[in-house]
Amino acid sequence: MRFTSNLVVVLLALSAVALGSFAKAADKQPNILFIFSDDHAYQAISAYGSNRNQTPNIDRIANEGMRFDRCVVTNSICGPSRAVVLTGKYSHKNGFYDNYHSSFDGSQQTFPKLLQKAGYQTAMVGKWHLRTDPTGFDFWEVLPGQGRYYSPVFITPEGREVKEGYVTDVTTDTALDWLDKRRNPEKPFMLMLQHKAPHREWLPGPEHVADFNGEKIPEPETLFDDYRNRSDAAKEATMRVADHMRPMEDLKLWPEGAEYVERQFRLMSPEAQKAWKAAYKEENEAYFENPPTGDDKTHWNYQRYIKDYLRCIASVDDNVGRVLDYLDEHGLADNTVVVYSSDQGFYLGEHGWYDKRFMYEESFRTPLLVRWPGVVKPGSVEKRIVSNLDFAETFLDIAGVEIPDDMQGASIEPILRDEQGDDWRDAFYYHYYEGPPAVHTVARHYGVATDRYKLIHFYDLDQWELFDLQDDPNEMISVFNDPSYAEVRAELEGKLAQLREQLEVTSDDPQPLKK
Ligand code: SGN
Ligand code: CA
Repeated sequence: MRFTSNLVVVLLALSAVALGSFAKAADKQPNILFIFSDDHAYQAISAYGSNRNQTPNIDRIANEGMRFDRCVVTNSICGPSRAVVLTGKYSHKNGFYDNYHSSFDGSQQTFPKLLQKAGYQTAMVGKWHLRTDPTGFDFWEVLPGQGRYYSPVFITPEGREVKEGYVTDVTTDTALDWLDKRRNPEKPFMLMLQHKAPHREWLPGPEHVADFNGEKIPEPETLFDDYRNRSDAAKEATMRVADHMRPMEDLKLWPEGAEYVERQFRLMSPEAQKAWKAAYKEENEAYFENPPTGDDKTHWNYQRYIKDYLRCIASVDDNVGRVLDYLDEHGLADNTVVVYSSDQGFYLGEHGWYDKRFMYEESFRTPLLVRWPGVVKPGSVEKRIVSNLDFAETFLDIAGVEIPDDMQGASIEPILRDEQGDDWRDAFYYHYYEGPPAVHTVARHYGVATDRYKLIHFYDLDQWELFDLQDDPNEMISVFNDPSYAEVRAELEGKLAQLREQLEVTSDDPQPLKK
């Protein structure tokens, strides 16, 4: 029996070779592993040249694949980004505008549903943040809302379950368990492995909670930005490392016995508690004895913030390594496209900030690394503008599934194959809807970016900005009113109007702000 079926396979393979189609058939439906973290800035990945940390496992994907240097998002915030990834459509088409009012309509077309139809096994594990239950997945276990770092609760089709341990490890365990024992190995798979980390409030795992102790992490040039020469939007935002960090949640200045502190400890194992207490003890005692003020406080806050953020990333990186090792050990690496990305970028002290939302580079851009053995040239770097808007189209293309006309991005598969040529977008539209009074007070805005320029309209303030990224990569001086940029400005205004029309943006106030 066995012999006969082997013989059939050999004969089929031989005839495929004879027809010259073997290579194509073999990679027709590769597996897709999408590893997606929450708020992971490209500035904190060593493959992108981080001067703050090392991410050896994430770097493997870059070294063995392609690094995208200008992958941008359509709307730099969690739920909206995830809805864009699933649908290949902007917020105004998929209906998920902001984390406040929106709820994902799971009956709409998504790429996992289309892959399922094409014979894929689909799974979704970890951070979801779209309010309604996932649809289009053969298997799913997701965190409610933001989820918890320790002893996370998971929502499953069978109900809620608390899983002991640290969320990044537990999410990976669940994904590996599905890969190993629960999926149908006869079918190609598409797995979305979505980490909560390194989202605020940046609670490190027990193995990394003492990393960087005694070290000084470099500060960005613009930590003390004064927000001059721009619109009012930047100065109005409440996400400054200096002024808007909560002592307990964000800075881990944990007074013994406080309700919040006890609650956190209760969620940790005894070993984790011990590691935590030891890790912050010395620095916290010094702080309470002599609290820093003025600029010293900003330096202190930055060090505490960035170290916790990087510690969370260290666990993400370890767990990326576990998954890559699993693929190697089970003969899956060669036929699996591995993607690493994040729902948006993040400010690591640039402009004095943490958080995201703005169309300025650090949060507009997001990491994108793709490994596809035998297809993507190892160590390649791509500078053209690609986006989370393109992910759905790309996954469908990779799977050989037709891309629906109403998707608004483009497949980057030809770029991965180095077959795209020069024909690619030269401008990209952005739209952020979660304005004040939402957390962090970032005014609503839309804009257009090209490889060199960026035009932004903060429409509730009725103020504009124009940046020349070549001369001013840190976006510190708006040249919107500079006569020498009149021509550039007119051209960008034209592109903006054209994109808004083409993408059918009909309202800037689709879900009126809560008062
Ligand atoms: C929470 C965070 C904010 C963050 C939003 C959105 N506060 O409200 O700092 O901007 O999520 O983040 S916290 O109390 O949870 O720390 S997103 O990634 O979900 O869009
Ligand atoms: Ca996020």
